[in-house]
Amino acid sequence: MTAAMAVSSESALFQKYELGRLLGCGAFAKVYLARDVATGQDVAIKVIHKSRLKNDANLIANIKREISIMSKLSHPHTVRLFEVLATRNIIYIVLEYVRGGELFAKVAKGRFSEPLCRKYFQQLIAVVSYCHSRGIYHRDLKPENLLLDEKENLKVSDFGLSALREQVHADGLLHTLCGTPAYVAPEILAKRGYDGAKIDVWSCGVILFVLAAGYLPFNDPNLMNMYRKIYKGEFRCPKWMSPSLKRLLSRLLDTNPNTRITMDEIKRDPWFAKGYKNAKFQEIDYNFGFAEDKRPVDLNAFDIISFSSGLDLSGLFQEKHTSFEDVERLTVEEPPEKVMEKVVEAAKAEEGRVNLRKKKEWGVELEGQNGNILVGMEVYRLSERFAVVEVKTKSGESRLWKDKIRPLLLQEPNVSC
Ligand code: ISQ
Repeated sequence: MTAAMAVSSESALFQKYELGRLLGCGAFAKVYLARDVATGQDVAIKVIHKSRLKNDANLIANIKREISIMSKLSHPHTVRLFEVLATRNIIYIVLEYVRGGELFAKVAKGRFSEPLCRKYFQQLIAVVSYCHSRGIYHRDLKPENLLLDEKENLKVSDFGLSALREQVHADGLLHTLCGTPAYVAPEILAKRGYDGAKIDVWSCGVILFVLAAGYLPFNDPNLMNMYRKIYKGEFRCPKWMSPSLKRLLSRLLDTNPNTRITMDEIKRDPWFAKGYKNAKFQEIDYNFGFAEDKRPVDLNAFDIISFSSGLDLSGLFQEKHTSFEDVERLTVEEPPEKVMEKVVEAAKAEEGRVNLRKKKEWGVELEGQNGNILVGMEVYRLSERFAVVEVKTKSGESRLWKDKIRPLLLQEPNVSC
């Protein structure tokens, strides 16, 4: 990032990241370059506006689950996920910044030599098979999702975020808004049930073809003709390709998912196997700031964030009360019993100026002297150690909450947004 792009840390996102230029744009998200104010490290931040998700509970649940999956992926060829932040309306996914640009931009300048194709294809298969072995399928592999780092090694972005894409498919938007179906497997076009692993193998085949030929295997200005070619598996390898590469491509681009080559077979293929080292790498333990003894027993940081104020992902938090104007949700590392003790403590400290009225098992209302309700609170148990506190205040009446109760709840380490 240049100095001209930098902004002061007060205006930085969560006082943590200075937002820079736009790196990319999709149907649901925009990706910005940003800088971590504390460390100076560049990151990429994916910004998702909740309103774009149209309150679709399935989609939101999938995103939450997949962010959690993504946080567990640790491979030299996946883009690392650092953290997820949220406000009431926006989700920010903080990712590793990969500075070499898209593989697509490089191949657009001209096809690659076979050794270079092999290097990228081996890296692609290594990461795809690592994800498959964990039950994670990309389902939208294409050169635009393949980035290059400063050492010209491959990094796959968005592994685990396929919920965002699936919705695109369901809306029919992938084809109209998000560009080419050129990488889509025939069984998806035929709307048959499909196997995520086979879909990724097909897309890897299309990618290998593009790297080696410099153009798409299935292409036509007329979309219907393109579909027909994909469906029939109609492609021709250019004459400069080696016979062993042509053989591998014919196995990858087999329209029948049952006979299509598998990941294990790819690894034994003679063209692929040349010089392949199934790189041993050290899995990084992403514990996102939880010290060993503070790590939640049954939730990871992403689960917790997704329950907290911004994401509203759980379906637990439908707005019921209309008499309050502000709603805030806070995730605290305290069981509900302890949260309630602290609320009682705060009410007592007001020395008679505040009455506490119990509502349901884990709900309270705090009334002022004239009987007006200042704060409404409900506490939900997330796990043995974590609770979500939902707080409703009327505008102009939030002092008790903000100045007195909130600081008490935030005394312990927590992961609120
Ligand atoms: C990381 N670095 C550069 C660009 C990116 C685009 C999408 C996701 C992650 C990225």
